[in-house]
Amino acid sequence: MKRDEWILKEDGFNPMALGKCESIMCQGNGYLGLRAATEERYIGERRGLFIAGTFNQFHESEVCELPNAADCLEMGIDLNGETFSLLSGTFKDYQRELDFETGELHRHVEWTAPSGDVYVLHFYRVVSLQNIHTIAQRVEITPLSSHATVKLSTGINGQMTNSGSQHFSEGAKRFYDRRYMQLVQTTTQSNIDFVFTTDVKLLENGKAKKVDTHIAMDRRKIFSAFTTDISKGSTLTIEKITTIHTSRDKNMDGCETAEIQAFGLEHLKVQAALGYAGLAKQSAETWQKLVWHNIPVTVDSKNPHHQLALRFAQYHLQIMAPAHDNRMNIGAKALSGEGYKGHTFWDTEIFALPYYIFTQPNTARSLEEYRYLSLPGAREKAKGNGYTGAQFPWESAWLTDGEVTPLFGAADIVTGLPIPILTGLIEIHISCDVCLGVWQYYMATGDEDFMEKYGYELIFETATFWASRLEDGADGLLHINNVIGPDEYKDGVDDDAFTNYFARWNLHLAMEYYDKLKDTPLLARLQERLTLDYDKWAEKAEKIYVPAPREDGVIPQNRTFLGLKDIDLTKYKTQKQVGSIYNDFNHEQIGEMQVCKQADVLLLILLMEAAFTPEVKRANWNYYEPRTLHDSSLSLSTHCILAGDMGDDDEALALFERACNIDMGPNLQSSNDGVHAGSIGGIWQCAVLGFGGLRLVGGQIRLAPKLPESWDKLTFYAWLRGQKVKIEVSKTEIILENETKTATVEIEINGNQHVLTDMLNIKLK
Ligand code: IFM
Repeated sequence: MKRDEWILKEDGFNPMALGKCESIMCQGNGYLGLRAATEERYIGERRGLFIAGTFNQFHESEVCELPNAADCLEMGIDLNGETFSLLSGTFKDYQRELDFETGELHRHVEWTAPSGDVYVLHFYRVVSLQNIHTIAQRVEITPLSSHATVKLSTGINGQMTNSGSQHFSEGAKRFYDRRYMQLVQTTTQSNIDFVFTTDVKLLENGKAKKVDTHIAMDRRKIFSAFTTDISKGSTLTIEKITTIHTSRDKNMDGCETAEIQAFGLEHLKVQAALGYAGLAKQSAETWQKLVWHNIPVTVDSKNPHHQLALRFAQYHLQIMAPAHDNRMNIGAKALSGEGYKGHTFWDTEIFALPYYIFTQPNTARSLEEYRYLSLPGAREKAKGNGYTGAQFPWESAWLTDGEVTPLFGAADIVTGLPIPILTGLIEIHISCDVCLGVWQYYMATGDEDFMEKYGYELIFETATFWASRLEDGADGLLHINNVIGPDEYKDGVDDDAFTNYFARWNLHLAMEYYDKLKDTPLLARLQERLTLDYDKWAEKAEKIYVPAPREDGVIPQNRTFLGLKDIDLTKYKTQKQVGSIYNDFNHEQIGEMQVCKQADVLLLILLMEAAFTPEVKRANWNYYEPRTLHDSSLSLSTHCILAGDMGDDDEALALFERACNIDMGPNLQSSNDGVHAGSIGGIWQCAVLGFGGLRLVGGQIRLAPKLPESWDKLTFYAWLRGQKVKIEVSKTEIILENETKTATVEIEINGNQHVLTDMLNIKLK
């Protein structure tokens, strides 16, 4: 096995890359996300620990966000009176590695202190995938040139903030049995208790070592200081195990703080008894079980970076999804940073959900159950705006929070004022994106239970919203005015193609399912609670204006787009830093040009591919591709897949590589605020939906692979209608193996209809 294709490496310490590495090497398990901050502290670091679903509003002038919880990683290390820091003395053999196979982060360095004393240090860390409340650390220090007096200071530091906002009031600090440290903090508005409990153990050459321990408490902080001597060539090992529980945990519901504290302490003892090695082993086995033995994507490519990128994607997709709790969803920056405040966007349904639908359908179901549980807020939003049905928030957080999009953003270069953010008010396509997510889940899984409990209601309620949102036009048709489509460079447009096409589709889908459920007790039950006005849906669907392709095949992105001025975009198409157009123009000026931030009409064409002819697809590709700047990370994967559909294999591969580089590439600042969760889903989409050719077209499962020249083989797994199918694609054959074998699967492969029972082997040449 090629180990290089499993390991994300940082070969040299670069203080400018602290934020990036913290994000892309983030560890977690869907319950928590821990940025890969170093044990010793540096200026420019952004230490962060985020627990899914624990939103808090710092002040009424701000929207709620995931609070940055206490830091339990920090260790101050003094060696013979000199503080270990890579910014003093000299060092060699530095390496930091995140091993996707085991989920372990390892850093090592040989450090020469300013005095000339030499030490080798190893730092290991795991966030357990097996026990989602546990973080384990191990540090090894070996003095090479003389004996050393080691002073270590570590504990739980609740002085963390979100860029200055302190989300917690200080709670209890306890030191139990002269050994276990515990800190409680409570969010100021949502009133969620966080209980951190930690144990630190020292060993010399593998044997437990008795050391001088001093407890220190400060505001929002509990620490222990350890002092010990270690002889030249011996190794001092520090093992620190921390557990985290919150009153938001389902099993802590209704518990008093003291009960959570007691539970945390007992749980820590059990975890600490396993030691770092035991915990790391358990977690690595869980990685194998859930991901690498279960649903791996493997590629034989001439470029090893491709396999690494796909593992990067699967690793992050695993740690970003709160599969344990259907009251939570995925944030646009996952749990890896403060960016977008932990909020959930359409990124979930359009970019990440397909991964879970095909590989971990239970997680996909949980993510869509979250939307169902958010329906009260969506209904309230619709009502507040004078509509009926469910208008989903553009940004959402806790179930009852409703719309949480901030009202202002970055500075306007012309006015010098913060730019108003209108997405929460008028980027309304999110409601059909949710409907699309539900439908795709159903089409791939056939999960009737989900549909009966949640799915139909979501589809009906979003259709009802669209029916109430449509406006009468002078032309006798119905329009959707004043919206933002996927291309966020255009505010307040009328008849956005993406929104209108999907609104009509949403209405038609509701009608189809209403017909299907006619005379069933389920429909009767739904009718008791909801207003299901079939005739209104039908009338509105009939009269809605959807921009048809022009004679040359181009679909107008909105009513005015094709009349806007065209400028030379070369400079921005070749930019090193996204959003460079804002250096020259303000938002209003950009709104007057034919320039797209991200895939828009092209995304419509991809998601609704059965609705458009090859000629229309080609015309729109030729028109919009040169006008799209990919200033949103969500754009490249769509273009990659479409480039492949257009037969431009080199361009598809180049776009795949660019999508991989959003987080993994050389730009040192691009991931400071967290990884790009949707775009990571997009990496998987490029490989499996793009090159692997697995799609849901009009609800039917279709496979039409098209491997890039440099790929010899691609293997992946997909759950199709309750069957786990291994799909192996090479230049000469396609092999499908049904590993579940409890049912058959109908699938179209390269234009021919097949029924998969056990195995299919299709020769290509
Ligand atoms: O949802 C996206 C949006 O499409 C572009 N701006 C960033 C958001 C969060 O990723």
